[in-house]
Amino acid sequence: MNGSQSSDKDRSALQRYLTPEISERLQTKKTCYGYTLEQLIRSGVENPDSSIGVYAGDEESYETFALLLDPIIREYHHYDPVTGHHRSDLNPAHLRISNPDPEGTFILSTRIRVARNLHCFPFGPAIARRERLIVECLIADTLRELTDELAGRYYPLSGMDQATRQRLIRDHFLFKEGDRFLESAGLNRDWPEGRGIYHNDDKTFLVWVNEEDQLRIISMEPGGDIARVFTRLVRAVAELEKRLTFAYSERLGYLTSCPTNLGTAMRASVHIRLPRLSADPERFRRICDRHHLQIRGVHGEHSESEGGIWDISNRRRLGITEVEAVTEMAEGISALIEAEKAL
Ligand code: ADP
Ligand code: CIR
Repeated sequence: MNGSQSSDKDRSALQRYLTPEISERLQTKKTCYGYTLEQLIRSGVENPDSSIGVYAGDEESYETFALLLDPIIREYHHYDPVTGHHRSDLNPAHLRISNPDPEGTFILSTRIRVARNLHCFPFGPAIARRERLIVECLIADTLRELTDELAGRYYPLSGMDQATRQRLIRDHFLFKEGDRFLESAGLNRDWPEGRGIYHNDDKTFLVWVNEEDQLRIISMEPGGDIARVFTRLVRAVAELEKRLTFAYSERLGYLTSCPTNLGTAMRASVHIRLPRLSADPERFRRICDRHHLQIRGVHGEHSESEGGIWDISNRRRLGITEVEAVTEMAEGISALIEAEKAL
């Protein structure tokens, strides 16, 4: 792999940053849970079309393999992981946004999720079968204590019938078995054992257990009331944080399997209908880039659009606060709606 071609944006971050020198220096390193360079880069090696190509196996991976991970983090988040201090702001009172689509013409639904992993356990790529079951049990027991709007039930995937599972996936509530990128990272091992979903009756608050991260805490609802979705999420996170200790560092914020999720670990998205604007992909992308927005298909990462409907979310997560990430997304969505209206 040749770091000198780092301007070549078609190559994965792994291909661009894993120089022979760095490879040599990291070759013999291991984290306290035994995670190696070979495991860290397996997904990118087996999938050369990766955009990033690395997965952390535990908290310590971010220190042990910093020589490789820091440049990747710096590039993706536009944040200096060596000198930076990540700040969190989960106070909904600091949010100064309004619904970008009060008439409900463009936005179908809003979803905000944060990823979390438990301090003192390896992350999904490195976790052993027995540890995964313990993590599931700890999280499910904690979720059972939630009350009011957050009260719900935990449904393990193992016992779930096929039709229910398919319906939940189709309706955007449940995750599917990991794609080839996650497969190579070891995140599908023992599937579906130890995985599950918690949700309230209205399915406005959900928690995915042991998917790419140990927890994906999700607030979602139809329409574009982003502030309400954020407020519900924040309440849930605060309740869970009283009972569980999450992997966190001052330098990198909440620690996640994929370095793109570090920091706030937050993805705030809308499903939005933009048939005219998206017919001009270059212009669509330009506006999204200007507002640091990421475009995904309607069934999540690596999926396609259907009927001009897109999943648009904040791209940056580290070095900005949760309030800033949500604000950035809301402002970008307003700009996209203006552009669509003008066509
Ligand atoms: P994540 O956001 O957790 O990284 P994905 O991109 O795989 O994961 O999306 C997970 C699921 O959430 C997919 O089914 C996707 O369609 C759904 N989803 C994402 N954003 C929204 C939204 N704003 N409204 C409804 N469903 C959404
Ligand atoms: C990749 O490297 O392409 C996959 N492992 C997914 C990376 C995270 N997703 C993203 O930046 N959109």
